[in-house]
Amino acid sequence: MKTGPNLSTTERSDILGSASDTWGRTWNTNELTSANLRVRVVSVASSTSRDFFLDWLPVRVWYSGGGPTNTPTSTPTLTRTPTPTTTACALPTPQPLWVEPVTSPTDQTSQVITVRVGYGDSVTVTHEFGSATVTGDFSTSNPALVTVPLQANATHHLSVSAHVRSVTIGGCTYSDYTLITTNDRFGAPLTIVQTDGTITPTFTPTATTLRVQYRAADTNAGDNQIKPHFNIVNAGTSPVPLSELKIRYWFTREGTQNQSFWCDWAAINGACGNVSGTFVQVGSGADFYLEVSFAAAAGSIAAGGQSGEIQTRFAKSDWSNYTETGDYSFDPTKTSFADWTHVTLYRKGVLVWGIEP
Ligand SMILES: [Ca+2]
Ligand SMILES: [Ca+2]
Repeated sequence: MKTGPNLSTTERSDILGSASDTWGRTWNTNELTSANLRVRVVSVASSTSRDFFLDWLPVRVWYSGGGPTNTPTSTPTLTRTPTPTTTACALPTPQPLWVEPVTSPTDQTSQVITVRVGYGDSVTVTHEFGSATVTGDFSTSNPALVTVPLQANATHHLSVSAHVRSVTIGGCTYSDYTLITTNDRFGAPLTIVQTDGTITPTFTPTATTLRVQYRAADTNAGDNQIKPHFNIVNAGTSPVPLSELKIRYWFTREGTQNQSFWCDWAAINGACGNVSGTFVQVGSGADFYLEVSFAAAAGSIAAGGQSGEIQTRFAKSDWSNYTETGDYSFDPTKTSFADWTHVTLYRKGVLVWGIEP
């Protein structure tokens, strides 16, 4: 093997060997035939990113005595065939995906998520209650700003996915992959706790097939009684025992008097004899709720059926007036039964309908 002088950007010719040079070995005639004689050219450049061009490579063989009957000839190849020193594209380096830390807890109804992604063209932020997507030409210095709406009084676990667009580097194309993270760029989980009950939440029943309908039997918001009527609808495919259900009606009491509950009429087994009401004092949004529950003898709501009317009423022991305007569950526009998410329903203690204040 011989190593020629270093190549440069100038075209030139080099001669390796000579008439007296045996290349360090002893030859026999069989090795000098057209079929067997081979020349190998190898790039030993220290750079793997350069191309070198070999125009032609004639081989001259000097010999003496009774050589082979065929005469080795040199056949120069005059096509410019580049000898690439690099033939395969390197593995792509994954682009960075950095999400700035989120604010939590927050009382905001939405939050802007700042996402930095190399060569990004689409960023989506998903949480339990929905998702938001932005498209554009994003980089680590030009972040995607994704505004995600937040659910009231809920914990949101964010997942951020970013799509990397087609990129050509050094003649190689890298493209079309998606990066996903659930952590910010410091490794903390992307979790937002929304803690403000004063915003108007939206309610999407998901796992429940039960719902409560409400009617304001008394629309006088300033008198001494509150008269909510209820109807529980079972849209499911199996009966639901009434004893597993509790209804909460949320209000403020005005004053400190004890309160009394009456059931005036109920369409269930045993009628009002199987209906109870208790008052529970609470902290925020409303300072009380009336909880309506049912005895085991009340039976079940059939699949696809409803409880029928449950007419309730309550008052303070001194018969002083309430102020119902602003009470969370009070809606004087509902004088006929209608679904009402401000009255909540629980099955075995688990909220299955409505939104607590
Ligand atoms: Ca009233
Ligand atoms: Ca009130």
